[in-house]
Amino acid sequence: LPIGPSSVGVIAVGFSGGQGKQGVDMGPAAIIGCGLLEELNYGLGIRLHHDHKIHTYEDMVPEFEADSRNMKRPLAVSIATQALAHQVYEQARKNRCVLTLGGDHSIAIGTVAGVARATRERLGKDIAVIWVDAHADINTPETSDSGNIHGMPLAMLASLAQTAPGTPFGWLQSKAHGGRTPVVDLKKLVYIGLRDVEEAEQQIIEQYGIKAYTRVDVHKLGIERVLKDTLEYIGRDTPIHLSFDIDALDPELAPSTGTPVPGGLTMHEALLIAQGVHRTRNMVGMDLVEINPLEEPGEDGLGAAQTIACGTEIVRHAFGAMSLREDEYKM
Ligand code: B3U
Ligand code: MN
Ligand code: MN
Repeated sequence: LPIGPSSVGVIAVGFSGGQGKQGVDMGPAAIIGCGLLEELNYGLGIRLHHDHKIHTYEDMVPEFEADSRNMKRPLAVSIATQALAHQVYEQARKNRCVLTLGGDHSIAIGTVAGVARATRERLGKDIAVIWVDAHADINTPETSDSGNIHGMPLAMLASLAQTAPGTPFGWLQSKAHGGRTPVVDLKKLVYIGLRDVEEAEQQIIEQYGIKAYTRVDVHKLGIERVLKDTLEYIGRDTPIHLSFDIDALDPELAPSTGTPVPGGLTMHEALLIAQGVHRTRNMVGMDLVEINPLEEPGEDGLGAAQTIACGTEIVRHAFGAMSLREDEYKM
């Protein structure tokens, strides 16, 4: 029986305001509809705390909003992520690992902020973040070409972007949210799977010496080595937040996502990452984001079904499922 977190908070976030495509807000309903929570509950024996809602924050955010400071919908994303940070914090402070199902990756501004605050209060420790993604998501509003905030969450969390009180994302610094900035220490961030990084993002990665394993690094070093080095770099007894963007996977496996990039991770690699993080017993939070059931290359539903199946397997393994034998897992 897996020992892992026996008590897990689940938050379903149907939010798509961090990017322009419809459908990513349908991700959580799709993956829950396909039985993810039953897999965790009945399959793995995990006690789930769940309000059975899909949170859209529709009643809180403006329906229309002009671009501002080169960001699209900054108020909507700021309001939604602030509310989400509070929900995540309320779960995490009760000693639960918090699983958030997105939604686009901008929601990580809320999940990471909530988990980081609760973990600091509860254990007196800063979290490490493992960001599994084809993209670096560390554009500042100034460096972003698209203005989409799902390409900026790490810049917000690491205070690379200006987030003055009273402006969007100013809440990240407010006393009510623990008031410790930056929320994420870039020395405690590790990327795995990068393959579509903008020049300005690459400069940030180099300037701050961020640990980054690209798709090519995974190919050259092997996933076991990448994982071992990642966990060693993070250090023992360090609480870990795993933020998993489904577009880290190869689009042949997981085509239903807004910005697929060829040459992604295999399922074996993704499951080893998930299982490896689980085995640390230090996972305090996990996001699964960017599943968009409407992005269907075949238009027959098969691509979406396959993408959801991949996402489900990754979450199962992060919460203790072990499809890999001990001897297949040489660490
Ligand atoms: N780096 C680009 C593209 C992108 C980031 N995240 C996703 N796509 N999913 C940007 O818009 O910042
Ligand atoms: Mn992402
Ligand atoms: Mn991505």
